[in-house]
Amino acid sequence: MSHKRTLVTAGLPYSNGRLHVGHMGGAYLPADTYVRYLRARGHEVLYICGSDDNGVASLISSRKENRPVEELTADYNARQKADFDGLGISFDVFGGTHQPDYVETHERRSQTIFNAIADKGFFEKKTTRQLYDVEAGQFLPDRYVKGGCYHKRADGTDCDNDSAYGDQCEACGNAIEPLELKNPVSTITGSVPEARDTTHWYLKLGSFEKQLGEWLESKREARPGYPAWREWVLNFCLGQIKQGLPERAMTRDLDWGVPVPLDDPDAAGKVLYVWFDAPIGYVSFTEKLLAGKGDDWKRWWQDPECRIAHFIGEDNTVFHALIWPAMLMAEGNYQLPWQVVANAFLNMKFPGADEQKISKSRGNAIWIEDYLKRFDPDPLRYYLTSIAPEKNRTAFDIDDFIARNNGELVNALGNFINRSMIFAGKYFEGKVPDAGARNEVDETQLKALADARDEVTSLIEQFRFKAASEALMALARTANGYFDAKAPWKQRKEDLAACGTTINVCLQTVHTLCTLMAPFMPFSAERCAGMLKIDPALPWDGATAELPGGHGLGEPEILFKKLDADELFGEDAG
Ligand code: B3M
Ligand code: ZN
Repeated sequence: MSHKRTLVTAGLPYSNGRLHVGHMGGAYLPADTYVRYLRARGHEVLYICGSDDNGVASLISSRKENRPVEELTADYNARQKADFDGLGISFDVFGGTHQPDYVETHERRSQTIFNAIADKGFFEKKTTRQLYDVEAGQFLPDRYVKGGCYHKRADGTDCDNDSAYGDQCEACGNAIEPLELKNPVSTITGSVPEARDTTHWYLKLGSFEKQLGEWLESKREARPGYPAWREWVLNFCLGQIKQGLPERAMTRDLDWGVPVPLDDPDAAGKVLYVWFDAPIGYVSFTEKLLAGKGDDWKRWWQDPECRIAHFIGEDNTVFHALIWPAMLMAEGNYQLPWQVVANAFLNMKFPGADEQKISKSRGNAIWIEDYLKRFDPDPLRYYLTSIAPEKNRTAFDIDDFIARNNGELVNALGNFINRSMIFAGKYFEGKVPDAGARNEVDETQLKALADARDEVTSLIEQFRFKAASEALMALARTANGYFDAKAPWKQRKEDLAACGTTINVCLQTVHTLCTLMAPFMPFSAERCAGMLKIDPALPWDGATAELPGGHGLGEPEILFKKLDADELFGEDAG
């Protein structure tokens, strides 16, 4: 690798609700898999996240739940953190843009960047008409207003979403100018808003169209150390540039957020747009994590030897691949993202029902909190990876989840590890038998280990986690095929040394499987490393290093359990 360091971020969850499987599969899990892989390779890496506390989303929830926004965001921040811990999402820091320990650093960093952009002349101060709720006595930025989307979809048809938010339409992904919404309604009072004058600072995105376009085009071709970006991400962003990037207001009429740092009476009582300060959270949390180490955070953010990868859900694409890079170009001192790894949304599919979007109001989400009360994290991690919506939307299908757990984790991977361990325990005194005289079948199996390692490595490096987990499972199947073909239960009676050779190769295979599965299923890999009595760090470069004959093993444990749909989501579940 030509780069020395990698900084990985996953989209900051709004601290106004719980996390479900869609959130995890979309951003946090693939990022975690990648980070764990890099750590296993001995690469210097930081994994940064925290809650997105500012903006209207939290204010709306605070009103709904009837408690102060500080309390609400602190509460969800803590609950989300517990969910992440439970699933083994291994952040180096989980901050929060308005959490007591982070807010000061965050405001200072956000204001510094805002001022730098202002000094360079990339904001335009403008007074325009904005929607105002007379009953509530306030302007209605972003999610405070809803209405019909006026955009066309990529295929040229009208976007028919009738409840687009004032900042973005979640159906077509386009940015919204609230004044153009069809039949706008205040989400605070339900009244029809009127237009009034207010002054804001607009980022001149148009000035960056050419630079952004060239930069994005350069991401199409894979080069050594620079895997290509997902094509749909590039096409979407380049399409936006083609339509022209309108200026976007980076300030808001709200009293919750980062105060606008300008010495201008028109800035009084205003805050930065949440999508201006949120990505800066990635920087400020890094800064806070490395506090006391001077300018060390700049080694991660301003040094070309560090690559920066943002993992996000599809609706965040505009902000990470266009607006954030434009902010960084305007500021001038920061590295642009090396990768923006976006995933499409995940739908839900319950037995006997149609596939549907995950929605709180329909109550069809699987909440991480509920899942973890009764089940192990790894089967969920595995399933979410195996259906990762890397190219288009996919569905979390309950029947399929059970089938893959039972068929793949239990019957293929777990069974192979278990039968190999049991055999070694029973007939070889819990030690790795000597390699003895290996024949072609044995050599072919050992070659499959190196091939699988190379394939999984290459796929992870290309951010193709779904395919990488398939390669892992293919190796488990091959391993069972090998076991069956060699029939050690027969060999044992006829030729104990030959049987030892087979079990030796099986245990080398368990070692490789254990190393390769660690980024995907860290809890099971750790237990497996315990059974093999090997370094729990499972260095990637040692994936095919052979365990010597005579190496002592631990007690066999069952890694995966059969699941049953009723137990999981039946009436008495959760
Ligand atoms: N909070 C949006 C979301 O949860 C937003 C991500 C911010 S990343 C800087 O969809
Ligand atoms: Zn739309």
